[in-house]
Parts: sequence; C-alpha cells; structure tokens
Amino acid sequence: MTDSSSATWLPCGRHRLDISYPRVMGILNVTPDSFSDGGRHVALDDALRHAERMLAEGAAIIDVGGESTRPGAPPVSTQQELDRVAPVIERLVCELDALVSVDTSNPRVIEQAAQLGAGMINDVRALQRDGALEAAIGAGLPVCLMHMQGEPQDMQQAPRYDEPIEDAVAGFLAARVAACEAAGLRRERLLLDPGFGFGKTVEHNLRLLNRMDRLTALGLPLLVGMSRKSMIGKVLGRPVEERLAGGLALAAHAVGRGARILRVHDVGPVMDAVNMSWAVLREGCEHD
Ligand code: 9MG
Repeated sequence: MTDSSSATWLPCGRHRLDISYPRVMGILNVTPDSFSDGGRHVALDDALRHAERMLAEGAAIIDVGGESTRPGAPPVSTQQELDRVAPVIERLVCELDALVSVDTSNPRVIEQAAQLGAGMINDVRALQRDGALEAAIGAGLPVCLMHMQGEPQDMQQAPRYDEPIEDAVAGFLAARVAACEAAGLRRERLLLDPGFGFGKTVEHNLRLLNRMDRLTALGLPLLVGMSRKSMIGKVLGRPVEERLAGGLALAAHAVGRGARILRVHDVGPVMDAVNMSWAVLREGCEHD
C-alpha cells in the first residue's frame, strides 16, 4: 500500500501501527445493549470469531468496548465493564496477537486493559474523568481524544452550539491536547476525533465532515466513527441494518478529508472504499 520509507509509526505497546495511510478499526462491542449489534457478541467465543473475521478482512485494530455510548445508554459499574472487556482483551492479545484498543473512560479499565496487552485507548470523554489522564500516562499507550457535548444519556436532546461547530470541536480538542501535554502525556501519543453523533444534529455532523481541515490543522492524526450512525439514517431514511452504502460514502469522504483511522462495523466493504479513495488521492499527489 505504501513504501516503508514513508511510514509514520504510532507505537502501540507490542505493536507499531503505520498511519501514513488510512487504517480501519473494527468495532467489537461487548455490551448487551449496543445500538447496532447489541447482544450478538456478548459470548466470548463469538466475540473472538467476529474479531478474527474483521482482522482477516483487513482491520488493523480491534476496538473493544464494554459500555454502550449510544444515545440514552445508561452508565455501567467499573466491575461490570471490567468483567465484559478483560477476558476479551486477554484472548484477542494472546490468541490472535491483535492490536487492541480499549473503548473506555474509566481509569481502572484503562489500567487493567494496558496490563492485559491493549495497545491503544479510545476515550469518548477525552480523558476528562477523574484519574483517567494519570491512568493513560501510566499505560504509556496512544490515546484517541474525542469530542462529545453532554453525556450519552442526554447528548441528543436538542444539541446546540454558540459558534460554528468546527470551531467548537477544534477549540475543545486543542484544549484537551494542551491539558494532556501539561500533565506529561506526549503529543506524539495523541489522536483526535470530532465525535460524529455525540451531541450533534445531522447538520452539525455534515458540516463537521466538510470542515475537517480545521481539525487536521491541529497536526495530529484523525480518527472518525460514522459507521451505521443515525446521520446516515436521517439523510437516507434507512434503518440501522440498511446503512452500509451510506457508511461507505462517508468513509471515502472522510479519507479525502484527512482521516487516518476509521472506526467501523463492516470492515471488508469499508477497506475497499478506503483503499479506492486513497488510490485517487495518491494519484492526485503525483501531479502536485
Ligand atoms: C465508542 N465510540 C462510538 N462512536 C465513536 C466514535 O465516533 N469515535 C470514537 N473514537 N469512539 C466511538
């Protein structure tokens, strides 16, 4: 896909991830209530088989989450979250040698996941919970800082912003990067995510996607997640099980706007969309 001389490596524990070209992160929700695949991967063996398939289809990372962040989702206890994610992370690392990202905001889950061999932290609350920043520093892993307005329980109740959405998101992420650096978390370890669907209307999401240059200007790799989200449902009038084509269009668009990691459910088809979009971009670069 690229020649190794132009590689940009992100150190992720036992793994190194080349993000000089767009990579796909497969979603493995181990919650009984996740919005689009809830309940299907709760059983450990099922979860492992699903992850194995996503890796075979080209996923570079498996994102394991034990607390649903869908709109309206209730919080879970630390023990519940650990009981859900720890055995899955352990087996993904030991049996599949997978690069695992842990989708959590909980400092104890961050610590335990790192001990079990996870290689990345994906925090939709951008390390704002008490102790999360310290836990991430201790883990020594890259962290994805995401923008969210509100909390999952209420974030979609008439979200509004007093400034253009891209300024609000860029301002928040820049402040979180500064807070992380001030606490001792190295900038090279950070990724940024606009948080599509997290306290945003469909108009906010579409504008944010068009204005991703505001976020790439912050100089850190961008991760995006739009897979099967309601922005697709609202634009196309599709239920969650019919959002693949819309998601592929968004994935291709996000690559064109600078995204380097795409968090998705449908790894195989998204790989094709991403690779096609990247081929077009690279051809364009040759003529610059
Ligand atoms: C956990 N989760 C659900 N949606 C997400 C998104 O868009 N980005 C990230 N980083 N995590 C997400």
